[in-house]
Amino acid sequence: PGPPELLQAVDQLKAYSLRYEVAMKLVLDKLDYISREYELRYGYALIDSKQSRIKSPESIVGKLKRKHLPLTFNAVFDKLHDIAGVRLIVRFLSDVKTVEDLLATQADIQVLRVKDYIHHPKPNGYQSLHLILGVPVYTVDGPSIVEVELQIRTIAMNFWASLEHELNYKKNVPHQEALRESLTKKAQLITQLDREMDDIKRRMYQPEPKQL
Ligand code: 0O2
Repeated sequence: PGPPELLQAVDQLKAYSLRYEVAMKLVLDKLDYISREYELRYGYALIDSKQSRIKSPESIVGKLKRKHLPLTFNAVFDKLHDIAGVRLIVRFLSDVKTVEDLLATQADIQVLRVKDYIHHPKPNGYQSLHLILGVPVYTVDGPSIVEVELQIRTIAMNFWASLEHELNYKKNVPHQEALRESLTKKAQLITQLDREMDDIKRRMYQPEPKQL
């Protein structure tokens, strides 16, 4: 046992983690349903893979410091929107919009914020669609809206982003700055590839759902 304020803070942290976990599961379940129903109706795999995580305490502290925010609970819950994060990988560019539209029809989930780094890539070339979702969690005190960040991107965008992430975190990489510049240039190839693959997809699949 420690000082009462510390114990209260630990309990508060556990309660909040639980809410994020439940909200993230709800989003994952919805995506699973969307993916399976889509495949049944269209004979087409909309989702290639998904990953999810609750941000680690180290990563939360790192982000607060990076953003020059105070190391307080309020800063975490009010200013960080990706404590619970889901990353959804699709095969084709147009599938990103399809998932976004299907999610928008889910009455119990709100799209609180959209950051479209596909139509507006970051200067380093990063592309992805980020949605901050508001998910209802029914706590003992009543309903609470919990934020979950959903990143939707193609396999090609994910390939680029994972390498760029590794490059930034890896220490002692020779010519790191030159490699960064080279990756920024390669982002244009990703855009080109995604467009051309989408064109092939359009010719291969007729978007007529099966009547069930
Ligand atoms: P990690 O380790 O992936 O968790 P804001 O909400 O606008 O105040 P935030 O949350 O920084 O600020 O917004 P943004 O731009 O939506 O970024 C959130 C996450 O997107 C990042 O989380 C990364 O996962 C991913 N991301 C954003 N920009 C890049 C980029 O340039 N390259 C790569 N590879 N990923 C990026 P974290 O917490 O930074 O990191």
